[in-house]
Amino acid sequence: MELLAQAADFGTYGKWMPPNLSVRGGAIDQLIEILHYFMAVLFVGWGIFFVYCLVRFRSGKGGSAQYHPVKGKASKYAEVGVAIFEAVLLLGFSMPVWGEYKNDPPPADKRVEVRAIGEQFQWNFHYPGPDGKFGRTNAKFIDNVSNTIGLDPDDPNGKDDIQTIGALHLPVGRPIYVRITSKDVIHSFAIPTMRVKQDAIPGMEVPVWFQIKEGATTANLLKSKSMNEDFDTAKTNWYRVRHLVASKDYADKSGQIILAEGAGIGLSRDAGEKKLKQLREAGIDSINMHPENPLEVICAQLCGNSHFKMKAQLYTYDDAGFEAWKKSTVPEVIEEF
Ligand SMILES: [Cu+2]
Repeated sequence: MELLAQAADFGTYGKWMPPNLSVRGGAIDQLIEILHYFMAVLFVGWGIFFVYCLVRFRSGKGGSAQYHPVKGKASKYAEVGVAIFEAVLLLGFSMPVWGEYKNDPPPADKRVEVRAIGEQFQWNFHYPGPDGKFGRTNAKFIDNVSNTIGLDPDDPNGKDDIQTIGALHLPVGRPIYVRITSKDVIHSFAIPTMRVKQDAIPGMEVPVWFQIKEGATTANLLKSKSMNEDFDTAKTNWYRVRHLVASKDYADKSGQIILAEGAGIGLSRDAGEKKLKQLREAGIDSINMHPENPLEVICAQLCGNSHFKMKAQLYTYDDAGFEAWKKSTVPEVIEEF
């Protein structure tokens, strides 16, 4: 039963749901869709009943209030019916999907493992180096510039480890295993396009695992046509396009570029509206734009006054690209004599 058209694959960004780029995300989408249909039925059903009661029992001559609770088979059936309905939702739909997500973690030798450490207000990531072993961490080594995760400088396993802030790099087509924790308050590690969400709890490490669909590399996504959207310059305002960048150069008749490929429309409303006006005046009636990077890791738990900016970019690579990224990032191991 594939209710959700997989049109959501790469396209229709943000129309209904963000694109699903995770191998198992379809099950979550299906569940969300089924729940919405069920709730729509309930909403309409109760709405009709409510209006019926308003009309049927309106005040009028000869009417008198009854103070006894309703006794009768109909209400009992309705209550039993609702209980069965909810049991079906829980046992028949939600628990199997949850089980699929939470059972059978990928084996340690097959997975790409990374630690995600939340803090107010950034995501820190910790990768083992080529040795595949995570170095020890301890709060006493934390330094907010070069060692945000508190890696122990004396642990040989940690010498080649990689730390990043605000950037998660992952390969496609391989099981990903993220160990999630927090340095301060409760955060929530969420990647909407991967249909992954897990609370980050200080003092605990909770894993999640998922797999990115083959082909969903960041480079491919940015090239993919369906990630791009056309905007009518006459009808568009700054709010609608402020988070997007142009997918090609736009120039006026003299050839002077007004909006360059990869550039945004402007950080302030004034600048953005001015740019749109400029485009219209140059006779450009449509601009094609896309998100600068379509993939984000966000915090899904209101964790403080700057919660909104607790975002990280997710970069996805094919195997060769991922290995190349790791090589370019590994700290040089300095031999000590
Ligand atoms: Cu947070």
